[in-house]
Amino acid sequence: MPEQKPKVSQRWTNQEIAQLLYRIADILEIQGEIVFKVVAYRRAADAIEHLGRDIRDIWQNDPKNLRAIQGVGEAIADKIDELLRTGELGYYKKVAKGIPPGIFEMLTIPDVGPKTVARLWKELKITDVVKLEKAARAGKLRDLKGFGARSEEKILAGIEAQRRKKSSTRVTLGAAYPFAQQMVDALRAACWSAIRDIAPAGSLRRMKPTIGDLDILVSSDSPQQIIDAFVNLPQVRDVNAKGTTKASIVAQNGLQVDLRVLESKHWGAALQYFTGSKEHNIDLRNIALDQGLSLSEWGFKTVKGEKEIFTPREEEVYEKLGLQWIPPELREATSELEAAQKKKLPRLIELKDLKGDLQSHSTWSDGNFTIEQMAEAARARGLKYLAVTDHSQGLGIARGLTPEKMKQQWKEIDALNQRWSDFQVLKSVELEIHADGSLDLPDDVLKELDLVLVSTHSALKQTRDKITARVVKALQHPLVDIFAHPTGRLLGNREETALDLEEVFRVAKETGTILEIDGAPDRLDLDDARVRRAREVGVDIVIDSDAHSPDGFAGLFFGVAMARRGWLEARDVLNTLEWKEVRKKLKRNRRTNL
Ligand code: DGT
Ligand code: CA
Ligand code: CA
Ligand code: ZN
Repeated sequence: MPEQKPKVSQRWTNQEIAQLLYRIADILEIQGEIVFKVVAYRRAADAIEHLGRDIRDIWQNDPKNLRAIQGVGEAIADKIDELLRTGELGYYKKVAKGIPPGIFEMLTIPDVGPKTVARLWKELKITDVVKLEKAARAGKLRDLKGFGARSEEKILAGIEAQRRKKSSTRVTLGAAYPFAQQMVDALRAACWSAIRDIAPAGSLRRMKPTIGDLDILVSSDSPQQIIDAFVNLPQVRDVNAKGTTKASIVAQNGLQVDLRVLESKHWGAALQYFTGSKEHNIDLRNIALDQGLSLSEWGFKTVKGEKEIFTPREEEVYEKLGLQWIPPELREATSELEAAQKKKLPRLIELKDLKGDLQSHSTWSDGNFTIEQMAEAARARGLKYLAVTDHSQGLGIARGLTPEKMKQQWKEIDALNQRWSDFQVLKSVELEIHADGSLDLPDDVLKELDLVLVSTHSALKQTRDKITARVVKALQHPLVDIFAHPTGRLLGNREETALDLEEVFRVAKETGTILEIDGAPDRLDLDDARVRRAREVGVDIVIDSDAHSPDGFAGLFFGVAMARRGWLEARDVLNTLEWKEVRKKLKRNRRTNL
């Protein structure tokens, strides 16, 4: 059982605490506080945002423990302590007093920072976006020193962009990735002779689970030709903006696509810049500045003398600063630059390292293809084993299997396994964990299987203590091998359960239960930060497709992307091994006291 947690009036998540600290930093900056203090809050917010584990597990009712978090000093540790203990923060109430609420929305407009907001408020009495838009349209902002017609245009464009961003939802990587490929191919086909390099950048290149908009870069000597071809592609629904070197469109599928065309000599710096993340870029620029170089999307300039240095290849940007080239998946400002400085970046796992897939579904439950079709498709992809994990009886909507049905299914699998010498279908199940932590099939059935996955699909609104106790109980079962899609999230549809993952990691490690990265595009569960934390704790990890059709094996590619974002190497993932090696590592085969 998990330990009893103290009751608080509001349970602050890491994300919410980070947001509050960012907000305090903004308020302090608006109030003209010293830079040092503002930066301290931002640094602490950033650290907590990327912690990858519940801050309570570090805190343990003692503010001193919080200082172990890099970037959190004594003063801020005490404030977080107050927040965790009481659910409130007196200091925030004090500083936020008298700040008009509309101010915070103004801060979300691109290029409008706390300093600008402070002046708009104090000098022009502008306290929300509506007033700001009105003033900009009426040409009133140029009354401010340092503001002109150009700044008014910029602010209006920012408000417009903000509005578009708000109305459009983020798209899953699984949908955006093939679409990006399609756009690149279409543009290449439309003007192949004019294109030197072409690549998607932004969050898509970093393989984030969801994508806000697509950023495509092209190097070419005839930018106008590229822009014209781009806005006329059949995929285009609306053209937002069209210039001489860039354009922005909304595609038929609703995704915004930004295109930038540049000269070859700028390619490396531009690809680096537009890949982001923004936070990674900021850190990288600071490293450059320390070496007397200013870095922009165009290249380097010496701070003294303004001598330009071009970097046609992206690798050269990092090389020039004495860094290892950093795979895009790691560019999230979570210590990758330090690792690159020490030349200690991981050798990230690749799709080809996977030898098998341990979650898939067939027509026996909610899949659309027979075991034979699924197996042949997996084999054609170069895999050597595939676990068929149809749902168990308790999941009625997925036509879950009774023990009798399962026994029939095993006969089919046995027969199929006569066919290949280089491929094996494994008998398995995606077993429901009931609301009370009991399992949906009796032990004598589970014993017959090659391996057992467990997961939760119902009673997902249970409190943190309840659902954690439920899952822990299942993980402690000697015949449970893998915990599938641990948080239960469905991107854009269903939030994560309240599960205490830190406790789950601890129990998984202790019991030898494996945790899964489910690569189905709407799951990507565990995600990057959790993957990294699970490995830190020493938990075994597998990457599965959760395929319900042959196309579904693409899930392995997206699962590998999450593993890469979580810094995993091939040796950190069990299904990079042959089945007979994986088999030995299963709890059921390690324990003799069954
Ligand atoms: P998204 O589209 O919300 O999924 O995320 P990104 O990362 O693709 O962001 P996006 O499309 O706004 O910008 C693409 C890249 O351009 C971003 O990853 C880094 C760079 N970038 C954009 N704005 C800034 C900025 O204000 N400062 C810096 N340093 N880089 C920026
Ligand atoms: Ca983007
Ligand atoms: Ca963009
Ligand atoms: Zn499932």
